[in-house]
Amino acid sequence: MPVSGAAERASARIARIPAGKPRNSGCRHMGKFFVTTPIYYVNDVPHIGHAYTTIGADVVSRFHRQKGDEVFFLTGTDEHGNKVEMAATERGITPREHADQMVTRFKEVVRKVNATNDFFIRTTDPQHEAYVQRFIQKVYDAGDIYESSYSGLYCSACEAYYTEENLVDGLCPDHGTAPTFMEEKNYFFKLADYQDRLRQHYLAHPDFVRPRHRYNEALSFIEQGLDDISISRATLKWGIPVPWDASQVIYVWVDALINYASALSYAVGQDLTTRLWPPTYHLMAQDILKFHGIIWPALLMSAGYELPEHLFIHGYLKLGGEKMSKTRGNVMDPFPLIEQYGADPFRFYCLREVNFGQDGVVGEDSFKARYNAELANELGNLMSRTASMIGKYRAGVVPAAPVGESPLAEEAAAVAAVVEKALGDFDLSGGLEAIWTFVRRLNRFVEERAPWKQAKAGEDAALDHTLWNLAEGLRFLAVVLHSFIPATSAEMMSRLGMEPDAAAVAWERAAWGLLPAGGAVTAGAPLFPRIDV
Ligand code: ME8
Repeated sequence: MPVSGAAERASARIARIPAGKPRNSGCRHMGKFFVTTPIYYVNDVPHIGHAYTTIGADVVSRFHRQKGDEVFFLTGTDEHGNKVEMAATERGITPREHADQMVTRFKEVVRKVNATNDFFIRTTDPQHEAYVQRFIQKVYDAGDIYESSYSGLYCSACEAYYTEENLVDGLCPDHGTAPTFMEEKNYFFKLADYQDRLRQHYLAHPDFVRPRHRYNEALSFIEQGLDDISISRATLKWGIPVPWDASQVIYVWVDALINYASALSYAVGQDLTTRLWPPTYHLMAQDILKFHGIIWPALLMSAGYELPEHLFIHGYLKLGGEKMSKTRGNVMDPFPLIEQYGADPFRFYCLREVNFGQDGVVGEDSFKARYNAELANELGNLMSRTASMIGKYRAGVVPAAPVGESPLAEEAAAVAAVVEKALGDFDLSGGLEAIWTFVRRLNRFVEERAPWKQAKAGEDAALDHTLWNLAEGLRFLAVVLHSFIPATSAEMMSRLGMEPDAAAVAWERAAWGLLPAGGAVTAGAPLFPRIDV
């Protein structure tokens, strides 16, 4: 891993300079930011799609922490239901044993991608199970649940019923597998009764679901008419018992959705609900939009909760032409790439290769190509040439900040504004794109100034000016890149002679002119050693 252990190595460096007061510091309003990923099914091992959502949520969480907001970032695993029970049966172990084994893989993904989640919920947590029962009892007490029998075509991979019209050539549109006929006596939730209220909510909150085309999709689904849904299973054992009828378990999707509320009640040993509810963003791909955009808000209305502020729907990562899915068996394992190149290149690649919010194709070849072209040649090279020139011409000490205007100040301010807006809107790829224009600008600046010529001509003031601007450009980049590639950002700060702590990357430091003179600059190994292809 090229940039691992930055913080540890940092402590061994000399001439540490504290971040100091930013020029534009002042009283700011602190907000709260509660973001969630879906809780992933433990029926199989995690793949790059799961890592992707977790990385997206981590980037915005880190960004909001940089802004001083109170952040709660929730992720976890969905452990009940038919799919998990079937997977366990196939392996000849109990669902509980299966879940206990699988959850370690999912927790490992979180750690490997360097995600800073505040809690990892498992739906088998006893506190969650008790909360789900209390929640569904409220819905029952509100008169929104009744008993009826149901028959239909069931896709066990979706854990959902389909009508003939919704199938594609008789197969599940999402998994390409044949549904099976099921008939049961179930409890039903009066979803149809919520059609108008849901529609009104969508109309009153045009940014409830983002991006816009996903909002339109969900709204049109509501407008086509909603049917009541079955919210319990009679034949399944692996689930949370219905509180008023222990012969049935609660439908896994209802159990799972409630995690977003239950987690707050026990994550930190004190109930955070009043502080943090409702969620600012639920993040997910389009496969589960209907559950989150329709069933979940209706359940919340029934149980008397405030609705989430936004859902953000990112696209599918595809391998070849198809959506990756465990059921289809065409998945890309994120672990080898992360093991070999580190979390940062992987995070960078996912967000840069595919526009966040749209579908896109990923693969190892394009990973390596982008790594070499942008991380090694552009960012890595900018860092090494700057550090080595400061080493050579100024004995490794940041020269004094030059008097007068910097040619880069205005551009940096514009980049910071674009990144701030983009990250606020979940436009993660747009944010990275703006940052990369500045990386390229700095590389052009080196060519334009040709510091080696300035040195040769003995133009000391001009050379100080060039070197300080480059070092300041890198410091600025370390701040705006922190949420995307945190270990690299810390390493860049260290190499510029700054303490790579939270204060150094506070968002108010995404401003020009804050690099103090006198810091000890170290060259070190390349940030991103080139990959031989
Ligand atoms: O649906 N591209 O769990 P799940 C991008 N347990 N993202 C992808 C992806 C891909 N190819 N594949 C998966 C479930 N994802 C339920 C959720 S929530 C209350 C319950 C990501 O393991 C994406 O976020 O199938 C997608 O929505 C989620 O994983 C589905 O995860």
